[in-house]
Amino acid sequence: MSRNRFAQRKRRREVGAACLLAACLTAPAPAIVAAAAPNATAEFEFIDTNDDGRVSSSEYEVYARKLFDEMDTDLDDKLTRAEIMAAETKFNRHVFTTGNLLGPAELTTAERIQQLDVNQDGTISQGEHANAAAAKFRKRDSNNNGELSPQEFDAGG
Ligand SMILES: [Ca+2]
Ligand SMILES: [Ca+2]
Ligand SMILES: [Ca+2]
Repeated sequence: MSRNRFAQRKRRREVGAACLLAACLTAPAPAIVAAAAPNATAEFEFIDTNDDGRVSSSEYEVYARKLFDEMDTDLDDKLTRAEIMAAETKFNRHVFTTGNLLGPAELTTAERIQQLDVNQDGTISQGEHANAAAAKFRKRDSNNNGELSPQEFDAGG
């Protein structure tokens, strides 16, 4: 990788980090990826912490934990339905897996949450969230090599 290309990646990573912190409200899309899903690319690079162009299961796990903490606004280590609803898009994209026990029927977010609430206490614990995110990772990893390419990441799973 040339020095220039490296600097470019660095800049895009910074945009990705800023994007997460500011919930993508103000971060401008980098011109270089503006044509195709700029937010997905910034997000991928944010999750790919070792910059190897792949998201490993451990990188995904770390990201899932960050996402949990971001959603857990009252810091009680549990996600209520309201906390999840406030970050519904990210939750559906990175944690909830479609094609579930109930079949292809479109579930409401409340029903999705209920499905992940294994101990049925009405909230999603860190463990319940981590298990769901791990299942999502496996679903996205369509060639089962234990890491996500940008294409697998974009496809969503
Ligand atoms: Ca990586
Ligand atoms: Ca909470
Ligand atoms: Ca629970």
